[in-house]
Amino acid sequence: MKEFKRHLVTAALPYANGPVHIGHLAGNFLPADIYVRYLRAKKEDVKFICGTDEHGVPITIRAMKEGVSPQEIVDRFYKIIDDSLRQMGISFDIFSRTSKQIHHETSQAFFTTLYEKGLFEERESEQFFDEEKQLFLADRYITGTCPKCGNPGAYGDQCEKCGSSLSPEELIEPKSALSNSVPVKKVTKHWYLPLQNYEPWLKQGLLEGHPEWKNNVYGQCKSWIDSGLHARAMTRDSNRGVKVPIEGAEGKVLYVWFDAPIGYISATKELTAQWSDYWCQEDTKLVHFLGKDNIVFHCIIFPAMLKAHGGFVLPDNVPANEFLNIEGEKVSTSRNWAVWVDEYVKDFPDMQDAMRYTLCANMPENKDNDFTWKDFQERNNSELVSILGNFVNRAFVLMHKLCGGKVPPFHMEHKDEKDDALFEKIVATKKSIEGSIENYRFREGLFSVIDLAREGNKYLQDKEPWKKGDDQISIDNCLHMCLQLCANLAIYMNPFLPFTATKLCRMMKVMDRMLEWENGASLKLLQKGYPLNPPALLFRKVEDEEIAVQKEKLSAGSKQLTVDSKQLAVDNGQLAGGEEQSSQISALKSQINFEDFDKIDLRVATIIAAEKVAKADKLLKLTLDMGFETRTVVSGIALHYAPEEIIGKQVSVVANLAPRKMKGIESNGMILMAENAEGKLIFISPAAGAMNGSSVK
Ligand code: B3M
Ligand code: ZN
Repeated sequence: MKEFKRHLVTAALPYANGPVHIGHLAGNFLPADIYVRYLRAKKEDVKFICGTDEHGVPITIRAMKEGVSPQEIVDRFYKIIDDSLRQMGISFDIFSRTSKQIHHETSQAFFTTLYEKGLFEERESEQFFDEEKQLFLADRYITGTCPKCGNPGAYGDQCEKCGSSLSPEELIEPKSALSNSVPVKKVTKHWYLPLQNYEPWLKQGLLEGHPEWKNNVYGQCKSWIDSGLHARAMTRDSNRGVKVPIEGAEGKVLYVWFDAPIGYISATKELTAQWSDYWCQEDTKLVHFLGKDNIVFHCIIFPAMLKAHGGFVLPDNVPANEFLNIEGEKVSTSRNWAVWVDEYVKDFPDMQDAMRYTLCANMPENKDNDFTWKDFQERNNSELVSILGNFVNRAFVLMHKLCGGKVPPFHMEHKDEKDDALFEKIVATKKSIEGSIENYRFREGLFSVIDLAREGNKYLQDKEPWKKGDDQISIDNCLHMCLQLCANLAIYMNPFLPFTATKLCRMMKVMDRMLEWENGASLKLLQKGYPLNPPALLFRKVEDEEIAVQKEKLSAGSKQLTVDSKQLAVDNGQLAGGEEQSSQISALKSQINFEDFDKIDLRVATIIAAEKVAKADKLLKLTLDMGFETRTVVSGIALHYAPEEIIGKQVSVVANLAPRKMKGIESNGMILMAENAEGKLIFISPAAGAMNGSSVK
C-alpha cells in the first residue's frame, strides 16, 4: 500500500443551468463530504474541491428558453447551488466557477502545452452551419423529425420521445433551433486528442493498477477501452467558453469536457498557493466523486489529458455512484421529476441530517436505488428518532433524574460482562466504520453507527437503571457507560450527520474538538462529576401531512412543467398542430397562503388588436386595453383562434408577470385560459362588462 501525505478530493462540477437535486447529493456531493469530513477528523491534510461548470450547451439552451443571457443564468444558479449545498453541510474548501479568469488561463495554458508538444491532430470535417446566425451548430441546436419514431421535435443528439441517441445527419428535415433556417454543411477545423495513443497506458498503467476500483467503474472503463479508443475533438465552434489560445482559431472554444475537469486544478490554485503540492506530488491521493454518466471523462479522457501534459498526479480512485430514482421513476429535470435541494432546505429547515441519513442509507453505490418520501419519513421516524435520538434522550433524562445532572462515576470493581461487551462493540464499530469509509462503502458505515445506538438501547433496557432504587452503584455504572457511548456516537456519526454531532457536543458541553477521530473507542471522553446540559431534541418526527405535501408537490411540479415546456415547445415552434392536447384534469398543486396568492396581480382587459407572429404558427401578438395603459402580450393560442375572431373580447390577465421575449417580441403578461372537454383553449372572461383595469379577486 502506498503511503499518502495529502488528499485531494473532488466532486463533479454541476452545470450552472439549474438547481441541484437530491440525485446529485446522493451521487457525488454527500459521499465526497462524508469522506472528507472523516479525513479531516483524522487530521489528514485534505482539500475538497468543487465549483460550477459554466460552459457548454445546457446553459445556452436554458438561456434561450428563458430569453435571457447565459451570464444571467450562470450567475443565478451559481448562487442557488452554492447556498443550498452549503446549507446541507457539504463542506467544500472551495466552490469556484469555470467562468473565472484563473480558470480560463489555466485551461488555456494546459491546451497550449499539449499543442506545443505536438500532441493534437488537426482535422477538417463538415458540420452543420446556420447561415442566418453565422454559427456552427452544436448537435443540440439542430432539431428535426426523428427517423425512428417520427417525433417532429427531436434534437440532433437525441430524441426525447423515444430515447434514441441520434446524430444530426439522421434527422429528417433538420432545422436550426436558433433561427429555424435550414442548416448547411460547412468545413471546419478542430484539434483532436488521439486517445488511442494512450490506450496501452490507460489499460496497464491505470486500470490494471487499480483492481480495487468499484465494479461498476472498472467494468465501464474496461469496456470503453476494449471497444477501441479514437481521437476526440477537444475544441468546438462556439462563441461561449474558453477561447482556443492559438492563432487561426477564432470563433473556437475548448470542448467543455476539456476545460471542466481542469476546473479542479484552477479551483485548487485559487484556494491555495500550495496548489502544486496537491496536484504535482506523487504522495497526493486524488479521488474523484461523480455519477456514472461522468465515468468515462474522469477515468479515460481526463487521465489521458493529464498524462499527455505530464507532471500531474493521477486519480487513485473514482468511486462513482449509479443513479438515484425518485418514487420509482428516473429523475427528469425537463419533467421536473426531482426533489430540489434548495427547496428541501426551505421546506425542512434544520433537518439536513434527516436527508443526509436517508440519502446515505439509499446511496446508489452499486446499482440504481430509489428515494421515496415514505422511506424518508420511516427512516427518520423509526431510525433517527426511535433508535439514535431515543437512546441519547433516555441516557440524558435518566442521568438528570438519577445522577443529579452530572456524569456519574464508574465503579470498576462492579464492572460486568455487559459493560465489557458494550465497550468491545464501541471499539469494533470504530474499526468497521474506518474500513467502510476508506473503501467508499458509506451505507455500511452509516449502518454501523445506527447499530451501535441500537446496542445502546439494548444495554439500557437490560440494565433497567430506573428500577434499581437505592442501588446507586448499578445506576452510576450503567449511565456512565451510556454517556460515554453518546460521546463515541457523536464522533462516529460526525462524518455522516455533522449537524447532530455538533448538537450532541453542545449537550455534553464539550468542544467540537472532541469529534476528532482518534478520540473514538474510549470510555474517558466525559469526566465524572462533569455537569451536562439537559437533553435537546436531536431529531423530530416527520408527519404524514408533510409527506403528502411533498408527494403532491412532486406530481404537481411535474404536471406544471409539462404544461410549461409544452408552452415553450409551442413558442419555439416545436410541437405539431394540436398534438397531445389532453383534456386530463391535472393534480392539485400544493397549498399556498394568502400572501402567495396576493402577489399575483390579475386584471380585466380587452383585446383591441391581434395578429399572427411571423415564423411561429402557434403564437398571436395581442394588444390589450388595460384601462390604465395598452400593452402587448404574446399568447400561444393561434391554433385555437383566428386573430379577427377575438378582437373586442374581454379577458383576464396576469398583469405583473416579468416580461418575456418570444420570437423577438416582448410579452408583458399572460392571458388566463382553460381547456374545454375537446382540449380547446377558452378564455376566462368576466360575465358582464367589467371595467378594464379592475382587479380580479
Ligand atoms: N458538468 C456534467 C454533469 O453535471 C459536468 C461535470 C463536470 S465534472 C468535471 O453531469
Ligand atoms: Zn424518436
